[in-house]
Amino acid sequence: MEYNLKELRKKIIADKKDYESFKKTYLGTDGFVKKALDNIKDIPKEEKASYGKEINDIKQLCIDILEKKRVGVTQKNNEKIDPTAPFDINTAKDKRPEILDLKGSKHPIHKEVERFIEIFKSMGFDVMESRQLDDDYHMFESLNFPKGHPARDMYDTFWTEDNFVLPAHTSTMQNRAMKEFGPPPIRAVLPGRCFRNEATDASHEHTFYQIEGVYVDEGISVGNMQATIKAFLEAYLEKELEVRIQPSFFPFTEPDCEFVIGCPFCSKAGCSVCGHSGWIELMGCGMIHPNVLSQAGIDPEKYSGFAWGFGVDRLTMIKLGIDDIRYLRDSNLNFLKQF
Ligand code: FA5
Repeated sequence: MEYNLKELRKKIIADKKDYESFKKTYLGTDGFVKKALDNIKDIPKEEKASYGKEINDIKQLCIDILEKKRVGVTQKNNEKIDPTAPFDINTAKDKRPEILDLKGSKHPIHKEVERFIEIFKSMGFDVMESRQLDDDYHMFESLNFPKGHPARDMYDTFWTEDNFVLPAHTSTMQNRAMKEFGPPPIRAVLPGRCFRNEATDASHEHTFYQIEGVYVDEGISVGNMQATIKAFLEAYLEKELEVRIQPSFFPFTEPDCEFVIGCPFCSKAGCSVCGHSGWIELMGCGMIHPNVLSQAGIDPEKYSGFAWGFGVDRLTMIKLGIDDIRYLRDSNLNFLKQF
């Protein structure tokens, strides 16, 4: 059988068959390319080489066209193509995956941060967002962790090669807030993202949010701190709380405390959220250490104040009844759509 390869090439280029029948027609075991190759035995010796090369080129042309057919590049011009989509976006409307018709919405964490800020603003607080990359001074020195202090290890996270650190807490903003909103009276909340070098479980994430609070004025006491934090928590959770205050340790406060509430998931019987203790630790707090006030240019002889840092994710879990903190980070639409 004689083959006119020029004609074959034209035929291939003009062919509008779909992927499967195109493949069968030209590259199948009985296809044109195979037959043209079989025909090589009848080609005069001096033409064999150029004939063979032309067939190889034609075979490659078929492979290229097939690849385009596969990713839909040869589809009609008015059809939209998204090669990254795990489905055909031209699917009929009633058969489209639901994801295509979802509109974007705020993440539950974002919504709750807005609610926290609204409450604090109504209580007279200023707001300043924290940084996601900070320096040694704000992470440690300004917070009374001198070089070599063993408590630095508790907040040691991830360092960049040029000596910046991913903040482990929003306390890194205390010094800036006191300088920004001082001289006293100072009332500020400092929301931000935090990073910890630790294993995750139902109530611990490596990346989470905190809101720091800083309150400085003349004659401020632990009583003011307790009342302010409790007032905020009850405004947010809209119920009276069973609260426990227990001692803790932070180099930047004196005395140092933790605000803990009875676990609403198990009514204090013990579950995975509260680590089977019946209680959930919501925040660290305490009276701002005199050295921290001095670092911000505030006279500790004249002024005193308190600070706290609470976990936004933990409080959000309690408010929305989420029993595993990791849902808040894994972008599962079935979860997010509920809020
Ligand atoms: C601090 O981060 C201190 N900076 C808080 C503070 C501020 C104390 C001002 C005194 C004055 P702590 O490591 O305990 O403390 O974290 C505070 C809160 O952040 C915790 O109570 C918890 O609600 C939240 N938190 C801490 N680690 C995690 C984590 N891995 N995942 C989710 N939330 C966390």
